[in-house]
Amino acid sequence: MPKVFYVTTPIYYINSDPHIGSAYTTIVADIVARYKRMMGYDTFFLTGTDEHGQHVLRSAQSAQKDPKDFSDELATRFVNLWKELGISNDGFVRTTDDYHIKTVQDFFQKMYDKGDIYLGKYEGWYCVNCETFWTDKDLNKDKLCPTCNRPLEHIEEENYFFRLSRYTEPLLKHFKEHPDFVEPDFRRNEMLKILEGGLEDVSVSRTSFNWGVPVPFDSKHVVYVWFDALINYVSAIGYGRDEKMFNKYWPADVHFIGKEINRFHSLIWPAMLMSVGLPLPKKIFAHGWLTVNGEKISKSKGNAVDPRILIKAYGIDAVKYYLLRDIQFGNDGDFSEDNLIVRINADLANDLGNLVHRTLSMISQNFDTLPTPSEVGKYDDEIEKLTLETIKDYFRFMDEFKFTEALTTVWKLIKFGNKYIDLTEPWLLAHDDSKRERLATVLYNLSDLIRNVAIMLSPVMVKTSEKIFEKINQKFEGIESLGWHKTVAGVNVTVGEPLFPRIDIKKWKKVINMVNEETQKVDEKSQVTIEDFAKLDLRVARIIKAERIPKAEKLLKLILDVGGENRQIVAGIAKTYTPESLIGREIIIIYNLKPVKLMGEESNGMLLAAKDGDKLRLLTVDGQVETGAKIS
Ligand code: ME8
Repeated sequence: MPKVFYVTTPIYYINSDPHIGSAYTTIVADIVARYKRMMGYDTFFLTGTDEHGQHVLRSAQSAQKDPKDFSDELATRFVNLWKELGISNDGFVRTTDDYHIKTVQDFFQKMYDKGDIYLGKYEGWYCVNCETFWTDKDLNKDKLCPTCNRPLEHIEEENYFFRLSRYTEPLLKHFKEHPDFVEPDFRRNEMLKILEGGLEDVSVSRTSFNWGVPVPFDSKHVVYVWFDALINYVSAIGYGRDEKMFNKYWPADVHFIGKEINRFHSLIWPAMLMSVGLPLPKKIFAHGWLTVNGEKISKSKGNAVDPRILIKAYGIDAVKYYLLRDIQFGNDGDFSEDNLIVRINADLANDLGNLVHRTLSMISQNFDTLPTPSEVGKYDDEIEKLTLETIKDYFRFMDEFKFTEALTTVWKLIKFGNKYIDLTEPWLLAHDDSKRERLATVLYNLSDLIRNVAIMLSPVMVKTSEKIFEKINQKFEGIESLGWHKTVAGVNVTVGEPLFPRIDIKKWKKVINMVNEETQKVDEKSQVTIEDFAKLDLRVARIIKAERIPKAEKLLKLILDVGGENRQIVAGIAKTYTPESLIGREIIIIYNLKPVKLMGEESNGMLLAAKDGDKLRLLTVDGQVETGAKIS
């Protein structure tokens, strides 16, 4: 039987841009998937997007877009980001995919047929941001969402309910019989406590909007977005569609999630699976939350950093190494750019980079090719023993998702490599012809250590590992190549550039602060007086015609009504707005801007828009105003 491994991330809501926090789970899952593949497992790694529900619907409405078009546009951002981050997912599920919708309906029907779904009335609180129902007893006096602290909405709806209460005992039994079902331990205990208090039935449909999967036997209802979303874990691997694939991968080996969605994954999802008679996932790992420079991640603080910015500045391998090494997986942790730099300079440039560079330089200075070892000398037993011990510990830690420990153990070996150079003093051996064989042994041992390090790092630092393999001219043959003295001697090596250039602290500019500075810093020189402002003639205008300009992807030609006068302007908004969606909108323009020609078209004024990442949002007025009205 081939070894099989199935790993998942949450499917992300499309209405917020991915940031370093959401990238974190995907990066971890990617590392685990790569590690398992290396260990010879037939691995399926799934991620995707969660596209139904009230929150997405409202975001689509405020962007004046059809929710499906909106979803198509935003889901692409996630697909592209994961590509840029080198994420090796095998599947990408979207909850608006037809096969998923059908699976959700079949699943719901099965639960209904089993007698686990009944019609009732829901009266209580709802957090649109988290798509979560809350009862009075969950709330404190502020009546804010216990997860995200946002205001809640009171709803009264006819809903279908899932008899979750029926599953309290079976779940308790499962938790007791499978002590590793939920990790870390403290997260498991939180779930046990809820279970011991008894589960209540939960609402699983909505009637006040229709952006969702229709309940198969009652089209007034759409399936509750969480219920719909959880089913992604089975729909994406062929449940009810491709039994061969489904039976191969299900049950999942691990669902990686953030701590705030543990209840859905560790209580509701398992009960849903029990209801339809499917085995439960082997493990749910609920990790902690990342803050950025000590602050909760939020757009307004300017720290919801697009991971691409970090990767551009520091490289993907350094960012991944830092995240896994410094943040103890499972606990909350802080993404600090200062600490990232420390890791880059100390661990990557100094320890690893120097070890590789020194070893290869000495080989190329003293030998034509990678030399052959001849005898075991002083410190050689130690380097061999430590390499073999490191490999053993590395497996144990990686299997337990203890990434900090796995990397720390590899770094102990790297540091020993540097110490071995200091102890064996190859530069002295090089000056004595009678020590040539000893020199060859030392340099071979070092190359072998480096090769083992590169294999162990490969799931985390894909590019670095490939570069090392190229430099020492070895073939990467997966896990089989781990072990002492498996390096092929007699090959040409390449010294090349150091793997990680040191970052010069004096010249270094923080990328996270740059975002803050851009949005927040107003220095005195850039302040304006009221007279300066009065020079601008700002007016309300209505768009009466809009069309694309051939060969200009960003530009639209707009004809405006400004107090009865027709004006033409050219605006760079074609990436956010279609011409049709603009007709009739009231916008704000600078009326007295000097006319210019853009792509051969006259632009007589300029519209105002807010920048939101790479999207633009038109400035408009609150309520209907006569066109031509002045703004002051
Ligand atoms: O909850 N630190 O989607 P979501 C660490 N659609 N991880 C973070 C993080 C942070 N600051 N911020 C986000 C949903 N995450 C549902 C899931 S699954 C069937 C449906 C990660 O877009 C973490 O994994 O709000 C968290 O659980 C997830 O993103 C939430 O993503």
